Amino acid sequence: MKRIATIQDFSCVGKCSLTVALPVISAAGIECCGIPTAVLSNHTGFPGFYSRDLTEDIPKICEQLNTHKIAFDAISTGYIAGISQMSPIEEFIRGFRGENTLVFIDPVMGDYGRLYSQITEQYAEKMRGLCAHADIIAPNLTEAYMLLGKAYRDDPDEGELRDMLKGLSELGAKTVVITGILRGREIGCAALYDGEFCENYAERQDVSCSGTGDIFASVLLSAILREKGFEKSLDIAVKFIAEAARLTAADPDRPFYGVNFEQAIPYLIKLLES
Ligand code: PXL
Repeated sequence: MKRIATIQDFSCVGKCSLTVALPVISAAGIECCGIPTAVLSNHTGFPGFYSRDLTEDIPKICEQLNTHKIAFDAISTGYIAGISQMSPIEEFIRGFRGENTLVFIDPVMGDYGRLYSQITEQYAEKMRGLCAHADIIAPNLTEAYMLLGKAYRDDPDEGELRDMLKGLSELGAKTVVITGILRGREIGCAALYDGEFCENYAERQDVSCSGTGDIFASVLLSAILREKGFEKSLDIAVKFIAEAARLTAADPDRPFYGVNFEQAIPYLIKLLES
């Protein structure tokens, strides 16, 4: 069985980071080792939150896992609770990266043109440095503009997307995916893979929740590790998010803080078998 180490916070409530990575990656038939960077009562999109920073624990977890000679097929990162966590995370990647380990970085910093609380230009600069270690990066449109140091726009045309993908690949990753691109009634992503430009869109729903990007990243990485090929993996991730969003929009009792991805898990398993 393949094994992923995913380095993200554990938000007890909020359907994001580790609480979505664990079920999604497990449902994909891949062992998921969650490396928590912080424990939060709930994600930062609530009016308040409690957070315990685990920066000092990351090197200790790393050291202990090293003594057990654990190897990973992929290492992924998501929301990082502060600048001080960047170097222990880089050390983790350096320490566990084998010849065939895929490093996937989701540079979580914001959404819909707004940055999450506590994200600054200094943070973005550190994130650019972290992206240099990646094989694949998957920023959303907001994060893509932030990484490029450009002002946010919600309607880049194909020419601009191609330029952005090329600019982002210069940070170091060979494969770049920009998510959350709107095209009329559709939403999807554009990517640069093997030097080729590709896009994938699906019907958009009138729901916007934290965690969607985290789910997308886990599905995309899982499908790649399941050897579906890049373009098919992108298709699986876009289709899964579209279905989770459809189920969320159809649920009048849905919480405000996350999508109903749980109800779409059987569909994920079907997509991965197709
Ligand atoms: O989904 C991104 C995310 C992850 N983790 C925490 C967050 C957010 C977005 O708000 O607050 C703690």
